[in-house]
Amino acid sequence: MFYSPLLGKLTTSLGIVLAVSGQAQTDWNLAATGIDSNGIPIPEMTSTWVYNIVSSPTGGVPPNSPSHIVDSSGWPFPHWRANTTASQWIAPHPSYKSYRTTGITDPQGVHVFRTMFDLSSLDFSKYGFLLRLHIIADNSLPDVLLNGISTGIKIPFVPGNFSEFQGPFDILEGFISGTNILDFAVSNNFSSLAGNPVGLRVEYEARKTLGTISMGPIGLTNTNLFTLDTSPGVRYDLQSNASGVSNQWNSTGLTLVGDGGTMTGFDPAGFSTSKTYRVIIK
Ligand SMILES: [Ca+2]
Repeated sequence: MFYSPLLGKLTTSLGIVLAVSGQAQTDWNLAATGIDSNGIPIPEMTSTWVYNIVSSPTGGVPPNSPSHIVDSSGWPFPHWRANTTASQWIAPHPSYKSYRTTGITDPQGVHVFRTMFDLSSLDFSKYGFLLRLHIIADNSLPDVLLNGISTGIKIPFVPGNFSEFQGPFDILEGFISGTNILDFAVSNNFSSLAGNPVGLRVEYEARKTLGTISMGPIGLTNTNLFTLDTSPGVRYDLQSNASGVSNQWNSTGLTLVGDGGTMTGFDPAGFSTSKTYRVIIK
């Protein structure tokens, strides 16, 4: 395993990924919690099918119920991070602030929140996809599944841990052309209080990626050519996630064709000019 500080991916796969940023979430119909697929915040206390609850423990809402954007005018706020225009808390019920009189709460156990996004416009013959997640869960997150397969993303139970996003967590594999399904398994752990909501908060960064290059234990084993998009605002990151070769780019170097120069280390800023670069990796 190798942890890359550039993209924060934890992986066992071997390779390098060139990632392209600047893709709006709405390109993929991908919506943060509490935000509709057009990027507009959904009013608090209303229901939404952007995330539905596909399963709950005994005593929870029925299977395939909508989630609700949670009323932030009382408890569990301000223990829960404040809702913003970027994301809001979702839960099975619209409000928990009067739980002492209403008895509205959620059972202990795993509740699965599901959302879908559409990659039918992505040309998988040219691109891959990177999905970076920032998550807060009440109370913990045993798993996130992409198209039914575990991504290994977890957030352990830490009492009162509702104010800061955890992550970033990156997913680079398992996407399919067309509709993709993300399932967030959220565990409601703490049961000693009468009021015990389960809640989820997720924000995303989504990027197209340019290819994966295999490399051996010593050096790059093949040569690849990419045409980089130099449109304004497009930025390139590079990730080496092969075990023990984190300095691969420094030792082998990049030759920038068209610039006439040789770059001996990777410098993302080097790709930020308006020149047309082709990158040859050798
Ligand atoms: Ca809880």
